Amino acid sequence: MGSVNRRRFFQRAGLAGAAGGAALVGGKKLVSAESEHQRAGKVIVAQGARAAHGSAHGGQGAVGTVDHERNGFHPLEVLTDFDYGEVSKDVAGRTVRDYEFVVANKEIEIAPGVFFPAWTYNGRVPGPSIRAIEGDRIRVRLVNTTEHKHTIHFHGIHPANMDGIPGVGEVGPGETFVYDFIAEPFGTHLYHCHSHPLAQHIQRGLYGAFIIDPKKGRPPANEMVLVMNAFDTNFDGANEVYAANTVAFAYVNDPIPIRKGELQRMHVINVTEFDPLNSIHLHANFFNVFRTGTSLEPSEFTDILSFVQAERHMVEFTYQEEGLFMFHAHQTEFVDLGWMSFFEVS
Ligand SMILES: [Cu+2]
Repeated sequence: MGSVNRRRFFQRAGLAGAAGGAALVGGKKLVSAESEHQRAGKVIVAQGARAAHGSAHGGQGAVGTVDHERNGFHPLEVLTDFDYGEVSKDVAGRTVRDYEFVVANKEIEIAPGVFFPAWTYNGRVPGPSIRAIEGDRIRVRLVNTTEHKHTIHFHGIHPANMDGIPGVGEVGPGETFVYDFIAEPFGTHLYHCHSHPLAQHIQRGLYGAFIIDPKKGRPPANEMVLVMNAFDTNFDGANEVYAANTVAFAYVNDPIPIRKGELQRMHVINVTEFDPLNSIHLHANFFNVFRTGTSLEPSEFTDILSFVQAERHMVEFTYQEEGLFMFHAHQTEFVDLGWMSFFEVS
């Protein structure tokens, strides 16, 4: 699907400033955002009706709002809700973190009126942000409630039998498996399903952050997880919707609140299928880059960073002025199709 067709899709779907219309998602015809909201008896927030908002953000974003409650997760919460697991000690005195990940099919709203038949870990996209300290023992019990085989493949160092690939820790419908390994090395990592066909299992939503902190810690900061993802809503092998943490333009409607002068630490992870590159660019600021989060000292000071699929980096920055500051992919098409965000510094 070329960019022209993607534009048409978005016009039909009521995004990018166009009026609501019908969209084909997952092979079924969906009603427009407008009629959906009318049916639900809700007030339609049209572009013109939120003129102040629109002008503040240069008119970027989508017409209408996403029902985050229905999705069961909010992008603002996804940013900061690290999951430390159920913590105990094993006989050797090592910290053990137990998790249960249930794979379930779930329709999620990825842009106003645009629904996507996602495959989820614990009902959210991205899945829970696992967080541990290097040397901790991680035990993740995978429960598969779907009709397809799935795995969890962790990026990190672990034995072959814990790799989560077809034939090794892959679970069929109704089955379970426990991944059990030591968290190493410290850094910004990810996990994702590794069943075949791989692109399908990833782009459906089976991925998440896996953050391992260094034993000696890092300076205090406001920490956030930002998963750059995209959705092929008509299953033609190209993306129609782009986002940071799943919902297109989520942080345009709800800018990320941060404090002036406070160190911000963002774990940025690219899981975008079908496009070879994604990127992040901060406005009116520069950031320190800790590649893959595996060092304590930054290696670069820049305002743009590119990522191939599964590439992830930790970035640190501080805003010294109050106001709204844009950040987004620097692929213009991705911006127009949802990967646009704001910080609100106060
Ligand atoms: Cu899968």
